[in-house]
Amino acid sequence: MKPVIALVGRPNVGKSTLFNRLTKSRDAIVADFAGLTRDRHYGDGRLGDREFICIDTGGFEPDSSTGIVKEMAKQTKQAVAEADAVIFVVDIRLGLSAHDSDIARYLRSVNKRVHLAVNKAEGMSESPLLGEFHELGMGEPHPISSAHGQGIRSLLDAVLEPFEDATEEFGAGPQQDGVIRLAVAGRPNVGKSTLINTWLGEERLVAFDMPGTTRDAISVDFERNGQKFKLIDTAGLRRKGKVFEAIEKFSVVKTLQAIADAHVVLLLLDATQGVTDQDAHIAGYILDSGRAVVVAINKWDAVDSYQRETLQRQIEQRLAFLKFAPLHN
Ligand SMILES: Nc1nc2c(ncn2[C@@H]2O[C@H](COP(=O)(O)OP(=O)(O)OP(=O)(O)O)[C@@H](O)[C@H]2O)c(=O)[nH]1
Ligand SMILES: [Mg+2]
Repeated sequence: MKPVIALVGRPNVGKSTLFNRLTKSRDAIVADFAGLTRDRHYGDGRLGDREFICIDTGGFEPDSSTGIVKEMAKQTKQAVAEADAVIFVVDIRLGLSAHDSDIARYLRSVNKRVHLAVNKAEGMSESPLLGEFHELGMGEPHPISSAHGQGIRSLLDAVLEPFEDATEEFGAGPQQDGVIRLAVAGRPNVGKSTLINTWLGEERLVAFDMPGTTRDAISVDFERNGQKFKLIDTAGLRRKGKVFEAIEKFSVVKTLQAIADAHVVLLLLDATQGVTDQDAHIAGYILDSGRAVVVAINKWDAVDSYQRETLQRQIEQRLAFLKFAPLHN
């Protein structure tokens, strides 16, 4: 599975600029005033043939107790919880602040691998100003310039080093062994588990394997007409006795990892909810990943003909970039 890296730091230090460089996207909002990135942004990163998932977060104030800042802190903590490693970004031009020390204290408490990136250090890789960041107790500071692309490779080498073996096996896309890997993606409650249970009830279940930790994807092997399939759990599914049930929390990371490991992704929509922003995001991501995609609309029986027409139009508009994909209802 691809390692997941969260970018954390106080406002305006250049997290989004670093995210854009790592993912080579224009996705994250970059601006010159603090507090602009409010949600978590996810993207695919690659260094040589090593792939990873990167999460950009908003400016982090771990101790904040009110308003939007508190919400951003919550988002950041979730990103850290989902991550295998954290890049803690600080700003060499502003120097070390009490705020950085608060973040360092928080990061030490969560027991993740943390790498300290000292940003905006273009042409300053030998600067004595780097010295003060040792105080954070986060190991050797890596001078980088996100804007100019300096020091990024050596930072990533350090971050990805512990995952070397894992990415060799999983980073290269789905395995090519004749088994068709299928992922079912969709928001919680669209009916993923019901669909899968119905499906597997009819087919021969060959094996079931559930790795130790909850963050690992689970998979189910089955056969149909002599073709072997492997169903990859995205998010929001877990096994309870003989059936699958949906878990409350939607895990973007699991969805992204499942898509990366799949040949075909079934995107399940909910007819009663229409096409939501999150549906559109997942669809865009599947498309970017170059996987085959099938869009399915569940709960078709629960809507009347007027709603069906509205939905059809919504799909044409909001998922216009998927026009080539087959639509089943
Ligand atoms: N000189 C210099 N400026 C940079 C560098 N990286 C980012 N910046 C600038 O710093 C400002 C803030 O960058 P962002 O990437 O938006 O910072 P952020 O940490 O994502 O900010 P929030 O999301 O608001 O917390 C922008 O004006 C960037 O152009 C760098 O390596 N060198
Ligand atoms: Mg940002």
